[in-house]
Amino acid sequence: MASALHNLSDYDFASVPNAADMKFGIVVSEWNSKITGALLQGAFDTLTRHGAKEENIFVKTVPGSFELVFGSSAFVKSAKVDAVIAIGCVIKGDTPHFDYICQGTTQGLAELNVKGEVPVIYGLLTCNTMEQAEERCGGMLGNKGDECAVTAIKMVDYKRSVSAL
Ligand code: DLZ
Repeated sequence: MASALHNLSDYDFASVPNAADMKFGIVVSEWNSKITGALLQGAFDTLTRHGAKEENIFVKTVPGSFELVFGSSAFVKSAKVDAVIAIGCVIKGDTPHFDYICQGTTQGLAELNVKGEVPVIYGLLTCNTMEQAEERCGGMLGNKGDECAVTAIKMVDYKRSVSAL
């Protein structure tokens, strides 16, 4: 994972489909809210930049990153959105708690994708330090929220293209 070489906000604008007829759910963790708020802003702005209507972007908060799985699952079950973006930030502490939260959340989000109903986009920052998180929510390495928004749009388009085969 050579993120030091990659700016998360760099992408080819023309490669992103128009999102005017797409609906998105965004689940945001309240933990490390300064970081997750900046990620949310990046995702929201990028979705609208590509044509998504503000009224078609539904934002919900959950207490912590571990709850992103349930929060995303609820959006999937609602059948009201074409993609879900799960946004969280876990900072490594002194105990193995970090590993359990990261592993559980990642596994849970992956399992939602295996079900294949609605793409669930992985917007979880897993950082050793707060500085690393700041670099990735609008700092020198861009904003992972931008990357998640672009990925969400592309995955909705992908699902539609496969459904149309
Ligand atoms: C408990 C906890 C800790 C220690 N650290 C974080 C963190 O850095 N980032 C985060 O999103 N959530 C953290 N949490 C909360 C857990 O994700 C979860 O909300 C609680 O364990 C309750 O299920």
